[in-house]
Amino acid sequence: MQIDVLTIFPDYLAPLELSLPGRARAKGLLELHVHDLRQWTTDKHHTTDDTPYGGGAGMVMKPEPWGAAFDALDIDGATVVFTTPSGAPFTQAMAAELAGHERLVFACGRYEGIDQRVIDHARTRADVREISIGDYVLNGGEVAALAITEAVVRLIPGFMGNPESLAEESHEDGLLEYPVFTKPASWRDLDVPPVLLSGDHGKIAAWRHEQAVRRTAERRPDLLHASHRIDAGDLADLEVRPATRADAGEILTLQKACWVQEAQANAALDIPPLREGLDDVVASLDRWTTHVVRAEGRLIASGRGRLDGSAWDVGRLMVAPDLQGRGLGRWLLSYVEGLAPEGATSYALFTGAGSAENLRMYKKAGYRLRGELDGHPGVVVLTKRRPEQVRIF
Ligand code: 6GU
Repeated sequence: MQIDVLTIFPDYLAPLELSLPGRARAKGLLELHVHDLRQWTTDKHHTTDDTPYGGGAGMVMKPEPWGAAFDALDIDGATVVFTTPSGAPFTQAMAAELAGHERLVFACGRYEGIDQRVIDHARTRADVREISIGDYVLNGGEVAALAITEAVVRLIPGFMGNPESLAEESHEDGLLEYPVFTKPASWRDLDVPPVLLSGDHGKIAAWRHEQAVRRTAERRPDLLHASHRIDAGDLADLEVRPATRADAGEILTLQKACWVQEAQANAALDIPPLREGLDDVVASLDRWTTHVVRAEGRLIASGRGRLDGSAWDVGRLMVAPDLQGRGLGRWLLSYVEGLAPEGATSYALFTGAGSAENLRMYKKAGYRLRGELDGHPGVVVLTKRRPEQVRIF
């Protein structure tokens, strides 16, 4: 990659000679030149700015030096990046895209901006980007050119020693980075979370993902789908309503996702919720009272009930795997219990004998284990008496 930087403060870009770009240059992956825009002025004061047409405060960068610089640098076919607070916000995705370009030319604006014709002219010769590095104002685009260069150069293929660390880090997967620790395991009475010392890579990955989601929800909720921001504490934002055939596809998807966990917990893959297809889900809607829960449009949970004698059978309680552990399942259970008609005197449900999480939650909700479901080894039934209806009138 070749990078040229055009600026009236070339000394500002000295750090580019160091650090990452310095390493990339040493490896021969990057050729970098910083140019003083003033060398393309023609007056003895090397003037690069003038007062704005139409009046107003501040100065505007004159077009002529820019035009002469573009000619001298032969920008035709290059990607020209104008750094400006009114540009599009710079992102990691943009950095990755720019890393694939052969030639970048940074045009660092100062003062109140550059005469618009400079940008319009550049567009006739090059691929032009106007980029900002955030919602604040700097005196000029030099720091932005530095930041963008550093973010781009480290993504040039062959630059990083360990491409895996690129993929794992902050923003590449849309989440902030999880907290990291190194030796010693205990420092000033602060211990490294034990899971990281466990050697259980599955558990470690799950813990890190959960931490990343939690951090992102706290600090950058805008990066998450709105459904990640909910928990049982703010159920008011949830839309709960009877399921229709239009929901069947999403119910099926959620069901498959949820019962893979069950299959693993019970070492049994041949279970109905995994075997069923769309037709089965559609048909079930006529036989069960099924409700779905949506957060910001996304179907995140579902459950159903039906009367069997005097027992209200509760079934297919499911919460999207990425939203479990927030009390939604517990809340959903009491919601489905609440759908029971007057004649119901008890609740009944079943689950896999190995589904420890489910069993814990059901027991906490007042269910008692009644033994195996007839003809279904490994499946256990739980029941609970329906509390006396409190009549107010
Ligand atoms: Cl690219 N330039 C200036 N002057 N200020 C900024 C910026 C750029 N990005 C954020 N603030």
